[in-house]
Amino acid sequence: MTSRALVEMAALALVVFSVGALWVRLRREKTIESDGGATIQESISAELGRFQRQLLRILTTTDHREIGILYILFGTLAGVWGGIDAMMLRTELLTPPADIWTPETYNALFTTHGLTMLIFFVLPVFFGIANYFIPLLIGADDMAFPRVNAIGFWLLPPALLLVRMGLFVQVGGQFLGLFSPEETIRFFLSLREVGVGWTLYAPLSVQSQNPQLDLLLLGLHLSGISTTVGALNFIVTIVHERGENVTWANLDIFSWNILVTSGLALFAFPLLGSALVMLLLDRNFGTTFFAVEGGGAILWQHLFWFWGHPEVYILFLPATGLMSTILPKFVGRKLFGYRFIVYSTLGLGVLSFGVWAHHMFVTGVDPRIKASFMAVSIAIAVPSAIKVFNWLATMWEGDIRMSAPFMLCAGSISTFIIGGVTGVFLAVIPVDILYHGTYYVVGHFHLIVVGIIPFMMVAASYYWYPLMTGRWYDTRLAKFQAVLMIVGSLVTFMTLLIIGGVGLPRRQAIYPPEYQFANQIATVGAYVIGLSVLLWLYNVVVSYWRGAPVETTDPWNLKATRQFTKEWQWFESRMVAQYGLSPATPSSVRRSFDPSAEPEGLAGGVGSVIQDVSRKASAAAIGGIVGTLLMTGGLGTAVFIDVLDPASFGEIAELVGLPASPVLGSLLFLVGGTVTWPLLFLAFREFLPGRLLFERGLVFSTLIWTGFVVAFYTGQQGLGLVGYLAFGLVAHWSYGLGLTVTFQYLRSRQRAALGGGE
Ligand code: HEM
Ligand SMILES: [Cu+2]
Repeated sequence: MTSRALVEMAALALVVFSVGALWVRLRREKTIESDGGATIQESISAELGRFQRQLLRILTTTDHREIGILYILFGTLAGVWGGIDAMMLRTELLTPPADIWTPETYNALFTTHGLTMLIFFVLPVFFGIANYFIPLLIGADDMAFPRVNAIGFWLLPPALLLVRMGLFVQVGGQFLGLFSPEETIRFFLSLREVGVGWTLYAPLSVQSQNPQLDLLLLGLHLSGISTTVGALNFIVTIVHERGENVTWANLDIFSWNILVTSGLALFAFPLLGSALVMLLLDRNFGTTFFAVEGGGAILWQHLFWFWGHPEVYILFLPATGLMSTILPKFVGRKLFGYRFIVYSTLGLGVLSFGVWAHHMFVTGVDPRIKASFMAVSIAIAVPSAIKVFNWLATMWEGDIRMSAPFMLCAGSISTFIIGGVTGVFLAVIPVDILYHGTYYVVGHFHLIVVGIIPFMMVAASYYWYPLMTGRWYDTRLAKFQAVLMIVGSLVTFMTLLIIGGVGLPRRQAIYPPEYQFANQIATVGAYVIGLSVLLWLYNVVVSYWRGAPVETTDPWNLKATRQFTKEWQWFESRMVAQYGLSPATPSSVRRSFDPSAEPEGLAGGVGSVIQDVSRKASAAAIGGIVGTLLMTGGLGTAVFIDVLDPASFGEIAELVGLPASPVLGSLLFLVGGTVTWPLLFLAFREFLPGRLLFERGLVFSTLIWTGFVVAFYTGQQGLGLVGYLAFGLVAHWSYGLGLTVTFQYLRSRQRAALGGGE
């Protein structure tokens, strides 16, 4: 059996060392050669002196941007560490038996993976981004309490060290074991990483003999203090340090999200702290908070999840804030329904405290209480859905710029939809009872925690890279990286959804052999994610030294769509002052994307979409009728010559819950043909291949045809099958042509009415 501690230390050291070595090499290349006037000794001591000054500066800085960067570096390191855990977990699952690590090691791995990711990766990175940008976004000089800010950060490294000390001690022990007899180094052999699960459920966590668990509790407590302090600082900063013209009504959406997140943290983390202290007391001083005769194991679960569920939203809200900030910049449109995004954020904040017991559906809680928790848990889907619809509406008819940040935004929205919908099912008690112990849950929450949190972090790193470094990252590598990350996540976690759906239990190193193939797919997907993370690291490190310098004050051409937000204005003034650049002037301001030209408020926003939809719908209806008439001819012939079974139309009716009558089915089919498909065509025509409208019509109808032949196939063979395929295709092609000819005609008439020019 391989030593897990050694492997993990080596992997972590390798990543850290490679990044460090790359950094030093690139820096060396950049520094100017000495003119030979100084001796080697002098230059070494000058170098050392510089290093000391820099170190002192890093250790004592209270500048919000520098602290922000420290947070981001720390969080990234923790993320890599937790990611190595994840890779090791997935590696074990390549084969059914526990032949790479022992089951005990596997338990330790998923415990430390969960804790490191949730506590030391996500919030530190978001707090870092917020530290850097919130003062810029709200026009403040710095955070409200700069020194508290520094303290908040510096509590984190010791906290992480305490939580994961077992690894170092174990490796140290193995090393010392080479020289010393076992009795003298007992301490080093007694600590090992904790394996009771990241939820630290009592009674296991009370009874576990591993002294590392006590250090872990202390470390978590420390990190909780750090979070609380940081949250307070954000709240005071956003409430009191806003610039004169920043009101609640025009506060940017990222600051809103950090404000709500901080509010949640302020309520949740002190509670976690108390629960941790109770657990420590139970373990070491014989109190009975969680003993059977005391509060019992269920008390721990209540306390834990009353922190734990809001924590999920604490992790996820900043990511949605980044989405609402970044997405509009790459589709050239104002964020749709700003006000409702704010309300939904506040709503999620409040509701997230009211659903903790859905994590406890399988315990003996009173069924009536469970039912109310189920209701609230389903209701929480509403504010989340509002966000998704607002993002989609923002993209609607946008001028999409296919850059890496946009690709990550689009990828996030899709993983979020899948993750969110599978979560709604879990909120239903009977489903949860079936699935909560399976990989279905793992798939569900990873689609969210991976699909939106790191995606948006990476998107933000690209979006603000020019602002933070004055250089461009490698955009081609970034696009490649984004694709890898999205595809890897979908492959991995959709596979987990499926193998969970067919019943594979989670948290087990050993599994039945029939799941091997699916598990291997998931593992390969995970390696792809890992690779994409390494590529991202490489890109941001190398571009810092080698990237093309930014030569304009508006690198994303945001002025053209009037989205030159406050942080970029700050950047512009700095570039002008430091490098003598002149402020960028947009080549043209697009009327159609001018936010001030859009009607005010949500009603206005909905109004413009409704107008657009109704304009399209009337065109679609006419096109749809023409196309459907043509198609009916083709399909009618197919029925007549007996290659298409009309009974199969009954299945459509059944699908939507009507009796299986072919007549009803055909009616539905016609409604689809006249309404839904033409609208779909109009919505997606930009993305369909082909230049002319006709060609797109053919592509589109061929796509529908493939769906059709699959749906209506009733076992025809030989010539019947050929006829079925051919007539289906001809019918759909005539549909597509009818549709597009009508559109073409309506468009030319419209153009004539407007007097030329679209
Ligand atoms: C490369 C991406 C990732 C992969 C491949 C991955 C993989 C895994 C695996 C295999 C498990 C164990 C499942 C089980 O046996 O029940 C797991 C558990 C978990 N992961 Fe991840 N993970 C990734 C990223 C993340 C991130 C970013 C977070 C949080 C922000 C996260 C949070 C968790 C949590 C909370 C658990 C549950 C631990 C437990 O069951 O006690 N993971 N992950
Ligand atoms: Cu929950």
